[in-house]
Parts: sequence; C-alpha cells; structure tokens
Amino acid sequence: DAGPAPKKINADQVAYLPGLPKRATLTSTATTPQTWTLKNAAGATVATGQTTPKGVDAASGDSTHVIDFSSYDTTGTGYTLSVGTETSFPFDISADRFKQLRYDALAFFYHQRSGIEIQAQHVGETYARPAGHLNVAPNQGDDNVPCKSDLACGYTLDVRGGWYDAGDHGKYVVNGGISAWQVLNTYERALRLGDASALGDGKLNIPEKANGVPDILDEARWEVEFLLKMQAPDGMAHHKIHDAAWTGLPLLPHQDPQARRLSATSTAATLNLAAVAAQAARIWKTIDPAFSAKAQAAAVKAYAAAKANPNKIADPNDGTGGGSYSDNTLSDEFYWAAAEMFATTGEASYRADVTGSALYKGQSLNQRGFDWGSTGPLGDITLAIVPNGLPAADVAAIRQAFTTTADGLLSQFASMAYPAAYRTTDGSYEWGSNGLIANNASVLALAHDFTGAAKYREGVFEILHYLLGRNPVSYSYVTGYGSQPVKNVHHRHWANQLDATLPTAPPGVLSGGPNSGLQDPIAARLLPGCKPQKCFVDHIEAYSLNEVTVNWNSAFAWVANWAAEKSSS
Ligand code: 9MR
Repeated sequence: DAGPAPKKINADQVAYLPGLPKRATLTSTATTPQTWTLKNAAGATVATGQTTPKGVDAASGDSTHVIDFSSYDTTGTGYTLSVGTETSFPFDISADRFKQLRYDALAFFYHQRSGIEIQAQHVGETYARPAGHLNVAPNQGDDNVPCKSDLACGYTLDVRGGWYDAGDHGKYVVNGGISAWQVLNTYERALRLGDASALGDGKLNIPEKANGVPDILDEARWEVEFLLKMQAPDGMAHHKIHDAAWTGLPLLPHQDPQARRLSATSTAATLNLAAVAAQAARIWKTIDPAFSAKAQAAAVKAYAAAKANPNKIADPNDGTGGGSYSDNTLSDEFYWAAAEMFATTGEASYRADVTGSALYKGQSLNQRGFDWGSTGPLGDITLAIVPNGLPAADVAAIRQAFTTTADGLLSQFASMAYPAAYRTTDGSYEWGSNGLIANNASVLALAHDFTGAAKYREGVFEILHYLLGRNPVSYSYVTGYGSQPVKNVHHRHWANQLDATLPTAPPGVLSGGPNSGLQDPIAARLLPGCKPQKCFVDHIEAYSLNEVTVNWNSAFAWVANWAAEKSSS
C-alpha cells in the first residue's frame, strides 16, 4: 500500500537549532491565518502565533500555511506544534543532534564494503556479515574478473574491495569515484576552511580506527584502492564491474552466485579515476608518501589516456546486472580532472586545461545541482578551497559562482511550502532527488564558508529540515532519525520488509527520495499523477524512490559534518 497518510503539520522530526529560523508547514485550505501552539514535552503551551497562508504549492500540490516559531528559542526535547486537532511529530530545539548523525552518515560506507568481513565488533551482531565477492562459493569472486565476452580485452583484473554502489552489488567507477571524492572533500574542506578536529583517528568504528590516520581517510581509501585496480594496462579505467544478471532481494553479498564481469573502459571513468587519484595523492602526500606516489602515477597515466581517447562513451544499453551510468557529456569530467591534477601538481599543462575550459570559474554550477553525470562543480570546489597558483581574481570568481548559485536557491525557498533547494527546468524531481538536494546544501554551506553570511547557514539547515521531515510525505528520509523515518530502503541485506530475520537499515542512511519519473513498477502502480515532492513511497521494491547509494550518502555525510561543525557557532 501507499503507506501512512501524511501529517497535516510537517516539521523537522529531529531538531531545530537555537538562534536559527524555525518553520513548519500546515496543510489547510483555510484562507485566513490559523492559531498555532507550540507545546513542550509535558504538554504545556510555551508559544502561540498565527500561520501565514501560502495558497497552493507547486512542488507538492498542497494548500499550505507557514508556521514560523523562530522567536521561541529554549532548548529542549519533545516539542510539538498543533493547529486545532492536528499535531506534528515531536522535535528538539538543540544544537546537539548532528554530533552523532555526522558519524552515522559516514558509518554507511563500512557497511557497504566489498571483499572484507563486516565485523560485529564494529557494527553489532545485527549487521555483521561475511566478506563478499572473494571467490568463496557461491560467489565467483572479484579476484580474477574477465571483461564481458564481446570485448575480448585479453586480461583479467583483481578488483576486490571498494564499496558496493547501493542496494545492488555493482561497483561503478563514475559513482564510486564521486563518492570517495566527497568523503575526502569532507575532510579537506574541514582542514582548509573549518575544523577537522572531529574527523581524526578513532572517530569511526572501523577496523582502521587506531592506526594514527583520520578514520574518514581510511574509509575513503578503501574505495580509492579499488578505483586504482579498475585501471586497464593502457591507462583507461573500466567503467564498472557487476553481476552478469540482476539478482533478486534479499541477497547478502557473500551469497551472490552470479558471474562478475568488467564492462568496457570509458573516458568518463578514466577522468573520474584521474580526479580522485590526484586528490588522494595530495591528501596522503605526508601521511603515506608511497600511496600518494602510486595514486599520482595512476592519475597522470589516466589523464593522458583520457586525452588520447576523449570520447569513449559508456554503453547506455549496458544495463543488465548493473546500472549503465552512461553519460555523453564529458566536458565537466575533463574540467574536474584537470582541476584536481593542477591542484595537486601545479603543472602548466593541467593549468592550461583548467583555464581553457568553457566551465572555468563556476560555469557548470546551477540550481539542479551536481551528481555522477555532472561533475564540473567538484573541480570548482577544489579550486576554491585548495591553495593553488591561479590568479586571486579567478579564485574569487569561482567562489562568487557559489554565492550566486546559493542566492538563487535561497530565493527559490520563498516560493516553496517545503523548501528543498533544487530546481529542474520542468519542475520534475529526478531519481535521487535527495542526493541532488543534499549537494545543493553543500553549495550553500560553501557560500557561508566563503562569505560568513548568516543566510547561507540558515539555508543549509532549512534543507536539512526538509530531509528530516518538513516535507509533504511526512517522512524523515534519514534512517533511524525522527518519529517516522524511512524503514524499507531498497537494499539486498537490509531487507527486513521481505525477510523478518534480516535487519532494517542502520541509522544515518539517506533514501534517494521523490522521483516524478515513476521508474519502477511500485512507483508506477502506487503514484500515478503524483506531484513531484509527493512521488515517494517507503517500499523496498521501489528502487527508483527508496534506494540508498554511496553517492547520496557522501552528499549527506558532507552536509551532516558541516552542520555538526556549524551547529554551535
Ligand atoms: O543514481 C542513478 C540515477 O541517476 C539514474 O537515473 C538511474 C537510472 O539509470 O540509476 C541510478 O543509479 C543506480 C544504478 O544504476 C545501480 N545501482 C543503484 C543506483 C541507484 O538507484
């Protein structure tokens, strides 16, 4: 079925911050202001006020009013809002709720590791599982993987390790790459512009937690090492490795009996590998010089190979057993890779590729946001935060592109009943809209880093309120957080909805979110005619709405870490 009816009052189900705007949304066809009441956990009224009618909202189709209770600023737990007989889910007023969420969002990546046992001492008995894809029956293993039969590439690769992409067991270079980059950028941004003290060694419960290296780097390295293995002898990178046929749910990684195959190399994957390996080379330069040198050599080789093969597009029809992740616009991948190569090496040839790109100085930033197929902004983020030899005026122009885009997102909020920073040309919501929205939150966050302007920090939390419950379907899209978090995410292990002996997802995992394309059978059956923000159902088979992925969690972890850092300032 379509799940619980939405609430009439939708608020963040986790927390509002003291000192920041606090707004919720009432669904009501009343045209006059209504009286709202804020109650504490004991049920005592602590504030009242009048709603502001907003009329019909385009993204949700709801007739709404705004409840603005910003003036109430006393920290506490278990507050509720009510209008007449309608009440919201409870929430806190607190600066503390991101302290754990930042780590929960990062913990997702250990759960997704391939080629290593997930140990109870790190995740608890519920989530522990044997290693996947190490050639222990029925697995066929990622240790000796041939290319798909039509390629006849003449070699096999050992591509053990890395992170599973999502609810499936595929490993895709263009998506794993941006995810590793974003986890690393979470650290690099904190180091350059913020406070990295909460991102040191011993902060995550992972096997490497006491090795003297920040755990967030150890976690990302698990993926970077895999990306390096995906490089072919000629320097190009294989686009992906996954099962020969799609498997059903549930299925733990070690139970997967399918043959594993490498798809062809692609220019996009090769540039993605170059970008992430270059980033890794500068981050590990003093931490592990040998790994840094290895990564840099791989990056140089990959970048050269991509320039020699500038238009090798991944097959859009190669979607059996894994996603196609095909992208035929590569100017953004070229720009991003050049930016990373230049930031790491300072070399003139890379600099010329950066400054000669049509995307230079933030030209690819827009309100739709960025993802695996549009990576130009990743290059801008690096050029804006990592000291480099570009003219100061150019770096200022890159930073200005973030504030300009952030201003556009903020002005969009004013027209929305449930403010989510995201604008497509036709108002549709795409597969993974929550990931795009989280990435747009990072644009606002960077605008705050660059200018210090309070409005951008407020905007980041406004977006988090949407993801954590101020939305027209009344879900917290983050597992384990809020009164009505998503529970039935599309995942082959966290498949409790299909097999009661299996767990639901651990806390801190972001659902892909509303998708008005209705691209799976459940969505098509349950949601015909839905308004974009309402095209959602918490159903395990609704893979186009409710899957979880490394790239969406990297976006969310970036923002959750920023929010934790900025909660008390
Ligand atoms: O996140 C991807 C989204 O942008 C695409 O529109 C969609 C269809 O091609 O594929 C999504 O990626 C999925 C991938 O193909 C396989 N693993 C799970 C990913 C998330 O659903």
